[in-house]
Amino acid sequence: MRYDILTIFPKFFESPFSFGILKKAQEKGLIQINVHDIRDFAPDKHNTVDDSPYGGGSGMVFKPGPLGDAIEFAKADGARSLVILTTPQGERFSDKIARELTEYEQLIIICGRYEGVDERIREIYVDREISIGDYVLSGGEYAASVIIDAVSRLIPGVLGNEASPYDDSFRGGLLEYPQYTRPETYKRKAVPEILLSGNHKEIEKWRRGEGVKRTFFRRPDLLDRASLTVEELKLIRRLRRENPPSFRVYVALVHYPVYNKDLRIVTTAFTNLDVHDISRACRTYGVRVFFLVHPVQEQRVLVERVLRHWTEGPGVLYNPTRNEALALVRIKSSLSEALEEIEKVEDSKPKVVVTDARPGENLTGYSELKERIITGEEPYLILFGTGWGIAKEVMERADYALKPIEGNTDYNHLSVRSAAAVVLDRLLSN
Ligand code: 9D3
Repeated sequence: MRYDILTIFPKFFESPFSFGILKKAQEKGLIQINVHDIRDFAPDKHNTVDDSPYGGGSGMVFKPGPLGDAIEFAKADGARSLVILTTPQGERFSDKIARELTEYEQLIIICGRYEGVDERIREIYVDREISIGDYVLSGGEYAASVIIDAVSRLIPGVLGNEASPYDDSFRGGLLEYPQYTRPETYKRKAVPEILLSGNHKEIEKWRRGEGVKRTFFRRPDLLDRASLTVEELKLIRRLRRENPPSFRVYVALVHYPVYNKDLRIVTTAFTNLDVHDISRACRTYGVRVFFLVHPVQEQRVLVERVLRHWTEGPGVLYNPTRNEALALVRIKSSLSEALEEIEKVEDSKPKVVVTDARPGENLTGYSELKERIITGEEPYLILFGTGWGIAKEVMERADYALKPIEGNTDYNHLSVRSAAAVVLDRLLSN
């Protein structure tokens, strides 16, 4: 692989590639790194490479002339080459992209600086724009060195006789197991006995298990792409059972006060499907109690009878998992009764979250609320409205109003039980 770096700070690259694996790889001729100073391509006597933006605004922009000339100079004749611009607006760099980049003979990497490059450079020359993550760097040089290191390690021969890049830190998509070396006891902490047993099969099993545990606790998002055995899936089930979520979230399905089609305040009737499906979603996502709020006594009596069928009557034996979900249900005649019960159990008022399909102001995003729920101490009560949505006076007293669920079309008419499932998944899943 040949890398050509275009930068206004060529000295930046004097050290990053002069140690260890990358130094060796250059000596072995497996990679070649050329650094070009963009200023060398500026024709004026001050070697100007930037200028102020057309249309005004602060900062400077890379002029197209010198940068374009530098790119053309760097292009090696006949090489399969790719021009990369490092920029905060690029796609997020990953192991997958690193593997794609190994398919080229030459990578020309432009180190972004200032407010960016003249758009015509992008249109004419740039094949791929890459960011290394959502944080602000002082320039693309840091990103370029990260990309070159990650790509080079994947080139055959670069890692020499060490482990192949496929067992590297992403072992089947799992995090690495814990490592130990001598001494056997350090500050009264002993090495796990299994590692001293010499039983390689058991050791490998232990390591896989530890990798699964680490991934479960630190990066549960990786489990989705990990290739897992049935045994490992069972281990994850056990971890979930032994480590239930610590957040305290309550859900209420509100039948009054809600709007009808004409935006008049009404009371809606219970929907059996909503009661069943939302209670099962609540059980799946670790909700503590599912309140059914209805002001009409006949309705409460009716739903109570349905619940008893599944939690005490013939339904228990017929479908015990249904019982487990419906056992979360508490019937209340008003929202304030539900709030009182939460306060009694939790010793504090819950933060009230409302959901509405209509756009509004001061709406909270799902990832923000998820973070608050998971890292916070306080209990939460999430309200779902039946009919055409929860009345304004309740909405206004809430602590958070969630943004409407946007699918990927202009249509947003979900049933309340579908909306509840989507909201619980976005807020409580990992
Ligand atoms: C002060 C300019 N900022 C205005 C909002 C935008 C900005 C432009 C250029 C912020 C930082 C930079 C320099 N960063 C990069 O060129 C860069 C980068 C990064 O900052 N984070 C993650 N990946 C990359 S790749 C290139």
